Amino acid sequence: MSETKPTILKIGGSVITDKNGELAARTEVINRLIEEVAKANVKNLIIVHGGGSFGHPTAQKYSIKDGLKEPSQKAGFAETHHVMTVLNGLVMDALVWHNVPAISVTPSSCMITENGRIKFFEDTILKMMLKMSLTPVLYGDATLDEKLGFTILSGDQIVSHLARKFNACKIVMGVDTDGLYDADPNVAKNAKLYPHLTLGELKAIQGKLGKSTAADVTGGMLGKITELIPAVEQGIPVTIINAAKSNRVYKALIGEKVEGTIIEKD
Ligand code: IP8
Repeated sequence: MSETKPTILKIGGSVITDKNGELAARTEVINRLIEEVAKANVKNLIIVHGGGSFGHPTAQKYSIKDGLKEPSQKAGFAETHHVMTVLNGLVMDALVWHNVPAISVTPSSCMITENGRIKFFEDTILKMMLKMSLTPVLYGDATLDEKLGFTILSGDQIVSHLARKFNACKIVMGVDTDGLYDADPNVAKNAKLYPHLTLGELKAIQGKLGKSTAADVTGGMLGKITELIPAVEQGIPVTIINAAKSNRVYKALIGEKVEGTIIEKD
């Protein structure tokens, strides 16, 4: 692998799609974000994006996460994977037209889970891409599962797995809030943003995050944090920023000071 440790950027599905719609892509946001990625020109970058209103409603409709229970779900599994490739195509379009050497890597073709956790990952091709300073682009996907038949593999789990496997220098999580708060900012007017948290501090507020954030955001944020903790434990810093706001992804990628929450081991 090239000596430069990779940077991993997660682009949240709630940023690039309208989660209240179905198959509702925010193409202008995708373009603006990819412009920022292109401008930052990070040497070894891996991008992972979420499912938003593409993957989630379809996965829910056919109960894909719980696994294969009846044959009629197979078409739903195929459809869930397919709509993710459609969203991925939009992200890829923007990347390629902005001259980013980005290559789509389909998680369901190189990863198998066991009870929802990544068990097998054929990484030969991804390693070679990194060696050549190409930018692999992955996404949350409907994947085969050794115990369940199939399931949903979140982009967050992929981020954490890749970060640990390739010893990333940092993870940038682009979400639709400004970072982690001590209370739900949609409810508590004086909610305070944590600019910096150590792993110990994060673990101490973990329960609080779940209780106090809005239902929608909560699951997402709590799930994210739970996935990311093993990467932070390995010494990989995580920056959570609002990707819906201009220039935050750019600043986080180039290491400039930016509003958000930085989580570090100590
Ligand atoms: O949005 C889930 O990925 P996430 C992808 O990163 C699907 O949790 C297919 C629902």
